[in-house]
Amino acid sequence: NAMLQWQRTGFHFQPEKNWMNDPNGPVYYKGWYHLFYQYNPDGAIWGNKIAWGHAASRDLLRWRHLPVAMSPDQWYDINGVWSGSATVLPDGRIVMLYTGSTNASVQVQCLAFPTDPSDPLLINWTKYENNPVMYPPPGVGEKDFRDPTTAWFDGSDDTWRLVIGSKDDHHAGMVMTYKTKDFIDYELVPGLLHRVPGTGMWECIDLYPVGGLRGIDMTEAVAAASNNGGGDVLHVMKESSDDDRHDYYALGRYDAAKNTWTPLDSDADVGIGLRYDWGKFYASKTFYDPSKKRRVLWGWVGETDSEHADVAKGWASLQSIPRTVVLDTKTGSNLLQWPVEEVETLRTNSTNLGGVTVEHGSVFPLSLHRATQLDIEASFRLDPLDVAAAKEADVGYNCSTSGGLRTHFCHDETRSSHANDIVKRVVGNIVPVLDGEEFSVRVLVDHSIVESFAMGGRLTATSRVYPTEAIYANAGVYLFNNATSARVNVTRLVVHEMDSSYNQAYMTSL
Ligand code: DQQ
Repeated sequence: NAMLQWQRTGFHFQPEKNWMNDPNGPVYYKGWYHLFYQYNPDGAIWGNKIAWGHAASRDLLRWRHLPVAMSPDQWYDINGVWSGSATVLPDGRIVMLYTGSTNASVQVQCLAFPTDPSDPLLINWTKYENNPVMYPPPGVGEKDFRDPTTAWFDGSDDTWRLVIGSKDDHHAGMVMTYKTKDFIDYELVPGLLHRVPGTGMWECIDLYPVGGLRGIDMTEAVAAASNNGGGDVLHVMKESSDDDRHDYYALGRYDAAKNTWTPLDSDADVGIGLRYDWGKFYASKTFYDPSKKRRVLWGWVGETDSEHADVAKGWASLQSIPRTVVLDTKTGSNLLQWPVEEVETLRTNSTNLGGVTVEHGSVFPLSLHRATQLDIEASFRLDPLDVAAAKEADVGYNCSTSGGLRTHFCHDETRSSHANDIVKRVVGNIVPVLDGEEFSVRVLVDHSIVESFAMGGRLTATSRVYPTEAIYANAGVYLFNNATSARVNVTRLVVHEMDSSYNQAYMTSL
């Protein structure tokens, strides 16, 4: 069916078929980026036989699909090879830690290595013969112990440390730290790294440093902190909340010696209250890319259509565009997420339409060659007199419940499709526009996904869309102004049509 076929993306990562969820073990190795992912080889829905799918790329965009890296074939992971992370040792070897769901559905941590470290594609994996290496500790539910992070080295006692998420019997989300010298024997570090009452199970914890414009490796940050206090480096703690299926983070300070992480915003309830993305985005994970000295974030973007539709199309889920993550040094209180620079290599047929003024109530159709794969850059300015005259923004629109004149960025999914078996919402939130800044947005459109970055990545929103009519040549882009009085100045509007990254000529030349 042409409509279902059209939903497959041109430059977002997705397997050739079947179900995918969390990104796993992202790592850079011998010139290749590797992405593993939760994968059901048997169909387009999640199941209790999850394996690790695998793909490799030289540029984070053009992927070579590789055989399944690990399947549920041992007593300790027979109910699923679940999420985990890669650690690169100083000599270049890779250690992979993942959660196994055992024959009794107990969550345990397991170890695996590349079978042939000289293979840059890391095709074959060997599970450690004495797995599992960690069991749920006393007091922790046997189904509440999963998703080990990348480990970092701590020179104070020459151990590797990593964290694992859980919840306690008061429904508090929490993070435990383990240390190990050899990745075989582990010791639970006393105390909890963090705990927030009422938030439920914390899945897929991430913990990493941010500072200036370049990314920082966690081992580097811990060494710097013990030498000179660490300077301006902050640590991001992120959890995926199983209760409401959103990814939350906070900026804080990690103290290795005390095994504490203290949020900047010390109000315990909001100790982890910032959103990575306001739309469909979950179970995300970062890795440090040593080749470009950056930290890159991947997130699982699920479907918002019905399971029935997924089975009909034979696949489900995408990965977000890989995003660089840095501290927003202007606000000091949030991250900036931005599509990796490689995305710009896919731009073709760029149309520059800036400099127009859009009167209230008017609509401009843009004339594009094809509008299904786009990278849109836009900046807007309001006349200061209009701003002064405005009393309230977004009256009756319900993008955000707070009144007053604020800047918002939202996706309105409600008119995205005539199909009635999909979730349609308005997603987004308030985003600060500081003195001297224009309201700027970047929007990636790729068939059934719209992924937006407002104000340089201060806010992001990701939507899945399933249009029934605006497909193929019927897709279009319109610029409109729904205000009742104000005119909007479009200071910049560049629309790039995007090439597909699954380009056959490129794939064969790899
Ligand atoms: N998905 C995995 C778990 C993880 C969850 C199982 C998050 O390891 O907690 O597929 O989506």
